[in-house]
Amino acid sequence: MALLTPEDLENINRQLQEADSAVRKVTGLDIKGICKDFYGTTPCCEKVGIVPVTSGNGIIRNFSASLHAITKYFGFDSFVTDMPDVSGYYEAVKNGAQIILMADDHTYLAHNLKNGKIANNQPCTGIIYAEIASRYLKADSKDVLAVGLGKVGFPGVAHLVNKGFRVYGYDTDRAILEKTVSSLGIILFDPKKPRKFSIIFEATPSANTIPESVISDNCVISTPGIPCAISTEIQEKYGVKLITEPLGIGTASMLYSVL
Ligand code: NAI
Ligand code: 0TF
Repeated sequence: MALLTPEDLENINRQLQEADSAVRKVTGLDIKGICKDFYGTTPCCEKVGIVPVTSGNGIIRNFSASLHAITKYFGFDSFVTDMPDVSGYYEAVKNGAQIILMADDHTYLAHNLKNGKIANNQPCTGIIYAEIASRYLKADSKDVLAVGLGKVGFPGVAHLVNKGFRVYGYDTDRAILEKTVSSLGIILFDPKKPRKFSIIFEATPSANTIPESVISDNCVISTPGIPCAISTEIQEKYGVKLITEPLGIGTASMLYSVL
């Protein structure tokens, strides 16, 4: 898994506000509104315990503090435990946490201890970015270009297919691409035969993954991928409506999914 850096998480509140404003312009709803509508849940009084985890590459500076800020932003009562790992988990439960948020280098989970529901960040992120893209109010068709079909991209594409979108998929890994084409019945996108899209969903750990030839004016690019799929220059040139943010949108999706 590509790991976040402390720099990715700088000014998380500002990043969330900007993302929220972009989501509102594209869909007419804010992130909370999309999550509420999509999952059919609303937070009431759930307390969230955030447990730092030291295993593998260890604590990422700003990670727990960002989760604290994100949970507050979405209206949850939350706290970060003083202790990490198993001791932190114990501390969280003892202090009344109903939902646990914790991540090692492979899995970032939300676990609701009251109803038993558990969520994994990768599918929750893919699905919510795909859902946002699917709600683009000015889309010119139900055609979507999806770039990156891994642990985040695949569930997002599956969601779009289930919603009746015609998905053109691309991944530099030929085996992943062919497996996704056959299992989800999507169309294999050939970069040598470009065409324009008004909805693009991207989930790769690479930069500059969206060629100019597929970008239509005022298209939406909904991308959890870090670093960003397009440059600021390309974004401005085509008036791209960019939905991107490093942690908060996916975390909101996880939390609403376990309520
Ligand atoms: P993954 O490794 O499972 O999948 C990435 C896929 O992208 C792979 O199949 C790879 O072959 C493909 N790929 C790489 N470069 C490509 C290119 N130039 N063109 C087309 N395909 C390309 O990774 P995962 O877990 O799906 O994560 C994807 C990205 O999303 C990462 O950058 C990760 O950090 C980010 N992420 C962001 C979150 C957020 O909240 N913003 C949450 C979770 C992940
Ligand atoms: O960096 C990641 C994921 C996060 C997905 C959301 N963008 N790409 N995972 C590693 C998190 C490790 C956290 C660390 N153990 C801590 O500080 O607790």
